[in-house]
Amino acid sequence: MPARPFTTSSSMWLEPATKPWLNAYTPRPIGGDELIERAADDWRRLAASAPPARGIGELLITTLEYASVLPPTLYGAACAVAAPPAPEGYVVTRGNAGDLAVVGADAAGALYGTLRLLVLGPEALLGGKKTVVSSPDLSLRMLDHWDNLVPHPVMGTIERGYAGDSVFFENGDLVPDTDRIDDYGLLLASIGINAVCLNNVNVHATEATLVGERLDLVRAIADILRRHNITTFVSVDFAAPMTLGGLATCDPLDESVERWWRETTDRVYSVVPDLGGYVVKADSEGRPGPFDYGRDHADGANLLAAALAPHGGLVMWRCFVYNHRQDWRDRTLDRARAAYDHFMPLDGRFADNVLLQIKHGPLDFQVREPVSPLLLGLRETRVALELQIAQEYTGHAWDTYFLPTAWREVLELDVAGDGGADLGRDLVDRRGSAIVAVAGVGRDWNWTGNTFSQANLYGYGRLAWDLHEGTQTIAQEWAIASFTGDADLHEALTRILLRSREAYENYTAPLGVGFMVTPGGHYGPNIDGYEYSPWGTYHFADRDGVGVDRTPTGSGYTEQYPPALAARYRSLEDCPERLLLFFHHLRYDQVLPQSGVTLIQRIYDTHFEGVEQVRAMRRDWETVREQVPEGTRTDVDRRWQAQEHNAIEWRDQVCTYFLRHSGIADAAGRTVYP
Ligand code: BDP
Repeated sequence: MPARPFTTSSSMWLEPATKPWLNAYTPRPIGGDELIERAADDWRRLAASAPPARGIGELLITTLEYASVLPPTLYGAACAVAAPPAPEGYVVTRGNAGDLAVVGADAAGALYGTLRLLVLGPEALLGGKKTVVSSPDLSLRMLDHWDNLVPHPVMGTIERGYAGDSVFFENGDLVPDTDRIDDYGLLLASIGINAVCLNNVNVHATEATLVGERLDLVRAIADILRRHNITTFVSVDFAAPMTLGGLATCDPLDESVERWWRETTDRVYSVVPDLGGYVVKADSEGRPGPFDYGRDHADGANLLAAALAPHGGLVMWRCFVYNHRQDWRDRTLDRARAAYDHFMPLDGRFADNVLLQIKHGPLDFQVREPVSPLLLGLRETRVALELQIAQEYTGHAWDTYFLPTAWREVLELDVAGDGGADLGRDLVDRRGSAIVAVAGVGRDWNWTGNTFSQANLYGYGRLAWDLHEGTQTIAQEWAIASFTGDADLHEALTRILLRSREAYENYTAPLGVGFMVTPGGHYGPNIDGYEYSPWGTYHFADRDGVGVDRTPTGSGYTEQYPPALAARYRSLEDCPERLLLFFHHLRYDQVLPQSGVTLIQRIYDTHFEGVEQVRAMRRDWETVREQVPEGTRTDVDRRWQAQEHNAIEWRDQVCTYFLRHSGIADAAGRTVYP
């Protein structure tokens, strides 16, 4: 029996104190597979810190292959399901004598089923039924860490990390406490994540050596993560043939370059035979890429794909490709168009083991963006939907922002705009799609900085498994699994999470126009911070109006969508109000068709409302905070204080900015500083 306790703090969804069932069942692995043994070990390990309980029975953990050795009632129930679980899926069933069985489609499924039962407990999971079946919607459910091997002078050890240093690396080496990596693996497995890319997509010189001299680090981490059914990926530098290999070129069509990647990849796989593959950011924000040689991205991706194919490896090729040296004077350029313009003409030219990894929106993880038209357009190429758990533009680890609310909207988009399949369904129906998120985890005592941000990691795992899972369920599960307390505690936490996105959206950049953040760090307001910069993220506010015309009278971006969606976004009446300034440049006195007030009034109203919503969430928290353990309680208190301050700052800067530009006062007479 493993003695080492799980090293997370309280208030994480694996919190043993909330799980009286752990000691009520004795796990019994059947079949001898390591992952099955691991599932039983995980259960025992957490049970050691769980409340004592009267024994109810056994928890039998196995796979369909061995299910015939189960007692007849359990066996019968496990086999009686209408459709057997798909790979990595499971059946959980309760026998007449009170015993439980988890029967995986395979050993990974047995692990996931056991951990799901561990998190929720039999009552919540079975909900009065005798049997539940569950299978993941997508077979690749991945996290991208943006961790650096050595601290970057500006970005630190994790690019856009707000929860402490890397859980993997320290000063060019492995962290001293690798047990924490093991615990992290368990945490991820408990929400069904099965792949992790270890390092930042911006691959600096030291990190490039992960496929060279420092391959030992990849092996060490992969050995730990594998115990939890997690496949390891690495980000590679497209120019590695030059920087590591000493060649004079990294032209994807050059034979010596091809050879270099083949030999390097063979060596990598001789050390880590089950590596998932490579993640690549090329021709993006100053990274090298095929454009440097007049080649296209299919040439680039297929080069790596050929080296990886014999080993079964994948290329996760990112589509975040745009001109980051734009001239703000040139209003014909529109950064939102870039991914579609670059990649759509290449549809069908990518090798089978290439996935195009596409951010959910056309810009950059803003609070509100339409779904990237590239995700909808590509039909002959495998795609991975990329989300960001790290709250770069959504409050860092200070402001509470429940990301699943926004992700749900992405996954629910009716892709053809005709009432047919939503994006979630469409991803499942397409060949070999995947889902990826930028991690947001660090070595902080609670892994995520703000304790409420844990719900985003949890929610990502749940949605990656079931693309149609509801946000209410996710928030509730997280609250109940993480905290011991009365129902009012769980209700308050759930309520806070579910309202948090709207509040944040209300006090930041209005109606989908985006950015207006402090350049560089991206926390807090700076309305014109990016207005005259080369990054291509403008709002074009003047004395008459604000917003970006992306209809055919402007950049024409709307025409990248399927016809019904293009028509909706083009039209002032039909465009969702929350996206109006993303698609249209409007006058301040324009009456908005949906809310019936003028644009300027809507800006004032949402900003005052946003601050009040933060105050309401904070009051909600205050009614239950006493039920939360001391460390978490005071830490969360501190975060609310920061968030309220931030919300007020945003409100006042945005309102004053637009008052000064428009000269139109708030009709409700609230204080807008002149
Ligand atoms: C932006 C981040 C930057 C990342 C980039 C990316 O500001 O740090 O490198 O995305 O996704 O959001 O590559």
